[in-house]
Amino acid sequence: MYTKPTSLTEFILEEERQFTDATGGFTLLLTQLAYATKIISSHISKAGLVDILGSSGTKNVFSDDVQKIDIFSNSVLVDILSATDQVATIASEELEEPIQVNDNGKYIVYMDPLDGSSNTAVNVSVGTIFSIYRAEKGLLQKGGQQIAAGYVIYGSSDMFVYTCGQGVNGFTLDPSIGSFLLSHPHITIPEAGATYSVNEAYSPLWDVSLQNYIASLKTTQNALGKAYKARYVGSMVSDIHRTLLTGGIFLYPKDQNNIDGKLRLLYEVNPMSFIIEQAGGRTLSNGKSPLTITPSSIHQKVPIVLGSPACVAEYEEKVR
Ligand code: P6P
Repeated sequence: MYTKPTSLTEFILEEERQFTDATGGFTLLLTQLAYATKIISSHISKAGLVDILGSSGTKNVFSDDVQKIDIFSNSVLVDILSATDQVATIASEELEEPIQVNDNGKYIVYMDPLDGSSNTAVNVSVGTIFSIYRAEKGLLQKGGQQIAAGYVIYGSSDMFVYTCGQGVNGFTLDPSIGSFLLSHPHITIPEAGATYSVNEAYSPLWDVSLQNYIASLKTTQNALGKAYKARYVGSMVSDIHRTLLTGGIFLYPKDQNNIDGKLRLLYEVNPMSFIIEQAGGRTLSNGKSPLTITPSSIHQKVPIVLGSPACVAEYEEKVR
């Protein structure tokens, strides 16, 4: 007996029906965003064969070397999202200033078009991150004001994972029909996990209490009596997707040279934190949820710790 899978579009339509004032515009926005990520996916999957690898020869606002695939991904998303007529403003890691798209647009979209893009050249999974706000409240809203957030991970399979504040659901791309199909309904992060994820190369620059906390994970067991393992892909979407599904803790902390850390509040930390908190996990940035921070600028950086409740609680006890 064939059981018809639920497509992302069907799922979004069903969610939107719960909002009496819904006009279908939000469904159009999300489904077109998913369409843009399919185009990005199709190019990543043959990156070695098309001219989208390597440096573009330009630098972004952080003086990071911009990859050709960053520019491609940003352009695809800007073009397709603009054409929906639903978006007032687009702010992107790849754009120094936000783009004013449509004066009548209802939504603001923050995005990291291809987070971890340099990993594409060595076949390591990367991702697109998005965060959506209502336009009438302006650009610098707290993360708690997000109406939706999510990511697409381009990995061994491509998955679209998102929340509208009613839990987290995951959809796997079926390349044979070109649709994202519901594969991970009601994702809930494990209460405890046995994986810690941080770039330990920077440990000499950390506060001593953080050094001692990470060192302790190598000699103690987690709340379930399991020894910890270290996993660090160096691609935020990959490291957080693994943490979401299997539990554990992810950290990009501040250090002596980067007192705000590296990850950007509005298009990396807030959307991923919304996902983690909606899945029952915890998030901390300087001792509180990043979703409570009033942003000061669109490219603002913040330190972040997130993951399973038991793991984040242990971090809170040991790191001051
Ligand atoms: P580091 C990728 O460049 C990125 O923005 C995130 O995806 C990732 O978590 C982080 O930077 C890795 O940074 O300093 O560990 O190489």
